[in-house]
Amino acid sequence: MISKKVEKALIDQIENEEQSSRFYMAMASWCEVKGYPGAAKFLYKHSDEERIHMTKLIRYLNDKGGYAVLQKLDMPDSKYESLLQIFEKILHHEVSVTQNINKLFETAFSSKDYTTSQFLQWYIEEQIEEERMFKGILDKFRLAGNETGGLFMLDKELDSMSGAKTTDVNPG
Ligand code: OFO
Repeated sequence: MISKKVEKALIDQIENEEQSSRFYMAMASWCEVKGYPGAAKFLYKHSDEERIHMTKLIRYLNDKGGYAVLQKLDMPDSKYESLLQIFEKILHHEVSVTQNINKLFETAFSSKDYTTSQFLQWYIEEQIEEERMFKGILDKFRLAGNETGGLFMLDKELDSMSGAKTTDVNPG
């Protein structure tokens, strides 16, 4: 049976993942209306992935005898200066999610909940991968500069990256 402390920490992370999904959905919508179809497709897909991260946590917690109760969400931004600003915000966001995951791991481990600690390894690796991917995209932005041709190529590349990754929903 999962402790109340670990249950609460998992519920907080479920909220973070759901919030992330909404954050990417809002950005995808902006990209779609601003003429960046590749970035929109990439961000819609990423929003779906965050939802999968959330569902995986919900199913794990319920499977271990807890109860995953959903929380109220914040309203995401609807105005962005540029595509570059969006990806800067994303990297910043993912760095803070990594900190949340590390704190969650620390809570589980210090509570001697080794099963949850083991389950969270997947999230730790996922965050390493996400930070690496978004850093790589930002490097490409720097190379592309602010020229229309560079942004067009980058948008096309984001389109081709949209099919690159899938994750499953199994609780662990
Ligand atoms: Fe859930 O990985 Fe990004 O936030």
